[in-house]
Amino acid sequence: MAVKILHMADIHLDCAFTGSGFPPELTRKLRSNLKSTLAKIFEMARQEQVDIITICGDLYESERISADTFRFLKDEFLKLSPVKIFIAPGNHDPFTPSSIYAGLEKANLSNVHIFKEPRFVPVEISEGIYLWGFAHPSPDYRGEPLKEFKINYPAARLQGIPSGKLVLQQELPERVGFCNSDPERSEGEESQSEILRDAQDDCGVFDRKINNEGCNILLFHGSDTRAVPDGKAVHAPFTYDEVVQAGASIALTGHYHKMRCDLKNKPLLIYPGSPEPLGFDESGEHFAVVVKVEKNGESSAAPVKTNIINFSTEEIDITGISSSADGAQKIKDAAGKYGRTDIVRVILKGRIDPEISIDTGTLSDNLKGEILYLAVLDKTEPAFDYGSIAEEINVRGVFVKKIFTEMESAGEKRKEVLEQALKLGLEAFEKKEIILP
Ligand SMILES: [Mn+2]
Repeated sequence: MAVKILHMADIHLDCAFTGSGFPPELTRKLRSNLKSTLAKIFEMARQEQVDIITICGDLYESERISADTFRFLKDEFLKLSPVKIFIAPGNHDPFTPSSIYAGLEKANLSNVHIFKEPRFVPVEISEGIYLWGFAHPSPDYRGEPLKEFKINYPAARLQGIPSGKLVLQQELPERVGFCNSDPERSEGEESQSEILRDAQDDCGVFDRKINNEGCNILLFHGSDTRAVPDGKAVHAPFTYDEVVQAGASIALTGHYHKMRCDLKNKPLLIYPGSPEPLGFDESGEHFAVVVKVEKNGESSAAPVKTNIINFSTEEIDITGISSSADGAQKIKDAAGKYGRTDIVRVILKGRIDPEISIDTGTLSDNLKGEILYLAVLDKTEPAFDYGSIAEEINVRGVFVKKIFTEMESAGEKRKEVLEQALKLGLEAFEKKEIILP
């Protein structure tokens, strides 16, 4: 019997959007939007009639999460019942005794399973289909989750169960049994004891049931070392070879915020990405992924779009603008194709008259109601009239004349340096902040 999973990660509830430069009312709106998106994903899961939801880390930001968000999560999880939720904590939401996750454990929600340990622990989600979850124990966990890991239970010493030892009840994988269970039968305890009975009858049962020939799904937050995105901190690094070596049928991961779902390579390795973009470096559409896995390990996946907000960047060259109003109109035109769910960043380039300065604050106000937010990044350079400056009888004039004389005899490379010196020197005379290239 196949299991249908909705896989998501990295929603970062209560994200601070630090360093974005956004006003507080916008970051508040974005935070509330993250909650709406999570609720929307859960609604989608119900409509798609998935059997389980997997959340692969960074569900929230532990240093900021509020009591209100805790209650929100609890309510949303409860509403999902009988759909089960499996959570593998990541670097922003590690499992610690004081974490929100520990609080959720205490709340004893029957349809929520949180992996708590920094090692792969299996749960049987349907007959013969096992989900192996891993938890980050701290924000700065630096281990390698898949190093020397092999799916071979209970023989694998890495599972903490010495080979040949009779499996104790607490060490048994939990049989969640919602896909194939009789609705009359109470879940949990009874099925646990059923497994234990099996185990006592035949203590080799797990060698037979959980090995790399069955269907084994890995669920963990980490960095695929093949392609670490620019500027992304490496947490829990692993290689694709390790996924293969482990004997996994499929790896459901989290951490990278851009969706990656390469359907050509088996086993599948899926990063759903952040369901909502968290900044200008996360432009484009964002997703959760619906995954189907068969008992024989066969799997397929299809992304579903989740984002409400879009982040976009427009670069415009405003060389030759005649006035600040002229520049403002060009910015307005560039932002004009966007709508009310767009956060647009316009990067200004080119050389403009040093006298012209564009009032971006007023511009943002004018665009209110048309787009969600406008950010303007001014990377223009002042256009100086070198000829007339060289005629000036002052230090500035002498500076320009000297550089011009040097340029006459300079080679190609030297000329480039002198051009830079000329530009930066004149900006210094304007008392502008000098940023050396
Ligand atoms: Mn993340």
